[in-house]
Amino acid sequence: MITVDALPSTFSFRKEEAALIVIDMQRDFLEPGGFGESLGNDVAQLRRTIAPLAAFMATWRAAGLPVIHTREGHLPDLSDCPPAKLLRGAPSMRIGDPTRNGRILIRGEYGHDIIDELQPIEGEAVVDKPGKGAFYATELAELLEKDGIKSLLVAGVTTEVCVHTTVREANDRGYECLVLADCVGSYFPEFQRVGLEMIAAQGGIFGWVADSTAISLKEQP
Ligand code: C5J
Repeated sequence: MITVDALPSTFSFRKEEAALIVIDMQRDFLEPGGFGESLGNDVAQLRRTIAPLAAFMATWRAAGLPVIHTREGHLPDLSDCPPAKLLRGAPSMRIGDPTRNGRILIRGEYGHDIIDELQPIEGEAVVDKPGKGAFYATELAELLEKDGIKSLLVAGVTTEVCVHTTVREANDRGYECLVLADCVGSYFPEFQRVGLEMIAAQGGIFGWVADSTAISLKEQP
């Protein structure tokens, strides 16, 4: 059993029942000149997660533990993108529009893929999702069931959108989630702070929170 000093209380998991899930670390969200920046966001707020996540992922992989990556995006004909999502707001660019990184959030385009620093390695699952949550309209539930996963360590972007939605979905399905505070990011510092507080509030209403550096993968008696 591994135990982690977390908020609001100790988080415990069995290595053979745990997976690291990395949410949407895609060029469209994190690269300077990409979609996220074009919306007026400061991508540095997300990019600060790359180094701690790369370090933690290396330790996790070295222990032989599974990593699952997700990517938010849509089919080229946008048939899996609800009009409400496509038309919402008044952005200068919309999903499917062309950029120098390819069409925004379209599967197969350069910008849709995971950043170079965190590319999946052979054998790791990549779950393509049309929504904010990683369970909606994906194979994630079957994948976790097949591997007997009960605990999820959660990293990625953005904290208050796709990380939150996925953790809430996972919580409702009976998974225990530890959100890695230094490995999740929001474009908005206030949302980052409050987003993490919301997870651990009320006795851990839908999860636990700790920095990745609080985790030692050495077995404790
Ligand atoms: C957003 C995400 N923020 N991955 N996507 O639209 O959080």
